[in-house]
Amino acid sequence: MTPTITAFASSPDRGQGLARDMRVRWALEEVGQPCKVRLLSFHAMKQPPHRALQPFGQIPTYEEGDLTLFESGAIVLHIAQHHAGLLPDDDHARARAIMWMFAALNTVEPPILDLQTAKFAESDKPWTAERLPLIKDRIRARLDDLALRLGDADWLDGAFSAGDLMMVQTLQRLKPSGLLHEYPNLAAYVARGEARPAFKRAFAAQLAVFTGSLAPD
Ligand code: GTB
Repeated sequence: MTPTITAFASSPDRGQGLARDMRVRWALEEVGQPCKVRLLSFHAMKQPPHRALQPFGQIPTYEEGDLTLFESGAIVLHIAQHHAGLLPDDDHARARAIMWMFAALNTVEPPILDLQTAKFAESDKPWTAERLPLIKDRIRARLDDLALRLGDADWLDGAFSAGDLMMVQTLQRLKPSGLLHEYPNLAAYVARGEARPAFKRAFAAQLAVFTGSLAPD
């Protein structure tokens, strides 16, 4: 059954792949699963029909038969568990790949989101100028450790996995800040992710929403 995902009809990043439907699209491309995409305006995202699928009025969602999921991490995990290609067969390696997904979402992403909130939602607040260096240092503390662990390996734990997909997507959000490029091995890691054919197809599909003529629901 072809799943349906939701995405912004008009993404604030103008198709730069920063919205969270991108990680779901990428996971689906990695496993060779086509999907339908329902585009939503900001207004539609906050209305009861969408909130019945996503209680917080956000994208992405994932519908497949009578299963509805929200939370991009849960969606990518579901895809990875039901198709070959994103999780290793070995039980322990599989658990570690899932661990890296959680590390991306729970340990690395929070200070990166703080930076985005400070820059875009709180830039007019008097405390922001003082707060920004503190947030950047918290991000650097995570990147120091991640860079050390990755070393000169291609991926975090053997072959590319859903853990790498989630970590690459998380680190991509740092690009505009310049912080990623303080860590050449992490910048190269992100570039390796972006060079994957599945990533390129997913990126092109979400960019087409911005440049194309698809209408919102
Ligand atoms: N934890 C949830 C998940 O992982 O699925 C978070 C979902 C989420 O934050 N969705 C955002 C959303 O719907 C879109 S991706 N926001 C609308 C709202 O909350 O009202 C976050 C995002 C949005 C825009 C950019 N951008 O333009 O650069 C980047 C990331």
